[in-house]
Order: sequence, then structure tokens, then C-alpha cells
Amino acid sequence: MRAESVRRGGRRAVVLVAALVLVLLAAGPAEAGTLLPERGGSPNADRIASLYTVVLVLAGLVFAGVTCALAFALWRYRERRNPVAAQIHGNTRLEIAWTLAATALIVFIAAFSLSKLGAIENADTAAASPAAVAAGVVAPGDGQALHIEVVGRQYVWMYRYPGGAYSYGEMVAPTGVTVKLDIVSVDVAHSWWIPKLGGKFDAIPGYVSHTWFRISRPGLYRGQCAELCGRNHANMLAQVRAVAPEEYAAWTRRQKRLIAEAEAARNRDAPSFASHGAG
Ligand SMILES: [Cu+2]
Repeated sequence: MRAESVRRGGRRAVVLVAALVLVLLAAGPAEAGTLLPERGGSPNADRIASLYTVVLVLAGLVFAGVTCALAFALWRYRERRNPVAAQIHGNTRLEIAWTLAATALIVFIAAFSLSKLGAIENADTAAASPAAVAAGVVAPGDGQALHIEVVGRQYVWMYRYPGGAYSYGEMVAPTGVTVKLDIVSVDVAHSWWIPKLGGKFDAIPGYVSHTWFRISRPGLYRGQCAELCGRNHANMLAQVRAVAPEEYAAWTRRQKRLIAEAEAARNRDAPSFASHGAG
């Protein structure tokens, strides 16, 4: 009778663990990366991913070591083999050894993280590609970076480009250029997050947050607001479309023309609207 209930309890535990593993497996891909942060979009995202990987491997080794030692002790000193427990009052050498080992590990992780932090936070100072200079995307001597302002509002991201162009939802950015972002909000707290282009950055009313990216390959980089900002937060998507510098220059010209045309049409069709300063 007792053996039967033990067997049933064991089966239940196996089913429970299997269900938990399935849920975790299903939840992983819904997030950005399954196990590691995404990489391949921008150098800062790559550096975050390498830092994360090193810490994860070290933590994995410690976890495996502790688990194996525990399993060995459970087996080696089991009751059947050692009916009378040994009375141990400490082992100074062992205690000094694990204290030193843990300290060394933490000092290494701190030093390694701090050594990477500068290159993650500070924008890449590499010169813009010749194609970007030729397309006029960056002025020579302008720190070789392009500044784009990211404006968070319920529930859409807006981007202001140098020269007066702006867009909503999708940012168009040139490849081969360091792009510096000034992130602000006009209402509540939002968070700018494109996983392949670096970490999350808060958009807080009254403050300007700074980050950067530098994309080498054209493509679409998806993300979304990462700070609960209201009812429609889940739909506050963000994406960056990286294009060749000459394509970026042509896009901003077209965007400016379309905006000017739309404003002219609005002033023509609803002059009272414009005279009240709406816009
Ligand atoms: Cu949000």
C-alpha cells in the first residue's frame, strides 16, 4: 500500500517537472533570445551578449560543482552506509579555500564587467563609412556621428532626424555610421528597446537618456516599448530599418517633401486650424 502511494507520488512529480520544463521551453522563444541576449546588430549589443555569456558560463560551472558535490555527499554518506553520523566541528583549510575562491570569482566578474562597460556605454568613435560621408549623412568633422531624437508617447515612438524630417513607428537609419540617440518622453515613462541594438533605455518625461548603435548590415531590427506605460503598451512596437547611406539620404529628402506637402494641404483646407497654432 505504502509502495503504491510512493510510486504514484513519484509519477506525479515527474509529470509536474515535465510540464514545468515545457512551459519554460515555450516561454523562451517568446522573449528576445532563447537563452542569451540577441547579438549581431550593433557592437554594444554584441558586448552585452559576451559579458552575459561569460557570467552565465561561470555561474553554470559553480552550479554544476555545488550540485555534484551535494549529490556525491548524499550518496556517499547515506544512512544505510553510515548509520552513525560523524561529528565534524569545521575544517579551516576548506573554509579558507572556498572563501578565497568565491572572492576571486566575484573580483574577476567585477573587473571583467567594468572593463566592458565603457565600450557598451560610450558611442563607437570609428569614422563614418566613405559612402556615408559621400551621401552627406554626416558632415565632416561632426564627430562622424548622426544624431536622432527618439520621442516616446502613448502609444507610438516618434523619431526626429537632423534637417527636420520625422517619422513614427519605424526609424530609418544608415549603415556604417554611429547613430547617437537622445531619448525623451512627452507623457509617461517608456523604455526604448531593440534587443539586437543594445540594452533598454528609459524614456522619462523631463530627462534625456542617451544610447547609440552602429549597424553594419541593412535589415529590419525589431523591438518594443519595455516599460508598462498604459493600456496599449503591448502595441507600442518599435523598429529600425537600416539602409545604405545614400538610401537614407534619399528617404529623408522624400520624407521632408511629404511632410511639407501635408502641412501645405492642411493649411489650405483648414486655415482656421493652422491659425490656432495646432500642429
Ligand atoms: Cu510602453
